[in-house]
Amino acid sequence: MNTSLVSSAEALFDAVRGWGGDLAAVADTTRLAGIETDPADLLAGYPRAVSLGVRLADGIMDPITDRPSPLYARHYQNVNALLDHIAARVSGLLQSWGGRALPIPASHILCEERFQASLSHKAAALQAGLGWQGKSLLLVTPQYGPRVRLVTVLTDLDLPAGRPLQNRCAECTVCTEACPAGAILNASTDLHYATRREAVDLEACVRQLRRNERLKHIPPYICGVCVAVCPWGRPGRSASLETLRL
Ligand code: B12
Repeated sequence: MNTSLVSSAEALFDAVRGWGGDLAAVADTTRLAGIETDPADLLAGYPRAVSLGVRLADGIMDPITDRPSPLYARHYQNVNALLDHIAARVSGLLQSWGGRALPIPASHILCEERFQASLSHKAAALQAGLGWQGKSLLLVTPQYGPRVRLVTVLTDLDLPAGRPLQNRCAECTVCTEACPAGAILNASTDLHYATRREAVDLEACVRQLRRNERLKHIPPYICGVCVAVCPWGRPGRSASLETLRL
């Protein structure tokens, strides 16, 4: 392994923490071969994806049990802005080292029929080893559960890449039972689902998101119940979590 690239990665992760990021890791994009992107050749010339996460505030997430709150809606927007800011700064740093950088927006739905962005941040984070794909389809991290929002910067710098973690949802049904749309199908995966529909009834999820828009101060596509209830994200729940494991 090129030691200067290892120290570059460490310098990058330190910088990310200084800019307000909580999680950072690198994925080898050959692990993403076959994933849908927009444009289709988005990953060409980018052997690495830097995956970055910002933790959501427990004070916002803990009270959410069956519907989003106005505080969550605003936090969602603020954290997206912070992620886009960090991605821009990471891009600047990678370019100052002579690399190419392509930041993907934190939240940018390109197609409202297929509900797809230019690249799945969860797929990059999963392959970088930041967490596993939970039954909710969310990226569940060992540190903060799914209480993280994500962003990705593609680069041609050959930074040392991580490896996926073991899925630790086991027999847990908490998100399945809490989803107000009944959209989570309680299916398991070792690495990732072949299609989203294996895990989530997307139409039911979207119908719920549309219903949420009728609540006061809730803009489109906000829910957060599966994010909030996951035992991996709940503070002080690590002991009782043992009983949820196989
Ligand atoms: C479109 C979108 C939606 C749509 C569709 C949701 C969905 N399940 O895909 C709607 C509007 C319904 C939605 C809802 C929500 N969303 Co949303 N959404 C997005 C967005 C903008 C794009 C997702 C996308 O393109 N998916 C494409 C599909 C194919 O990919 P995928 O779902 O990641 O899953 C596949 C791949 O990961 C694959 N995979 C992994 N590795 C590999 C490797 C290979 C080779 C292959 C082939 C596949 C593969 O496995 C999965 C199955 O195929 C992302 C931001 C982004 N750019 O990623 C946010 C994002 C996924 N949403 C997020 C959140 C939090 C939510 C909500 C909780 C709403 C809210 N914030 O209140 C709900 C949760 C719904 C749920 N349980 O799934 C977060 C997730 C954070 C996390 N911890 O995981 C994201 C990442 C935004 C962010 N910047 O953090 N969302």
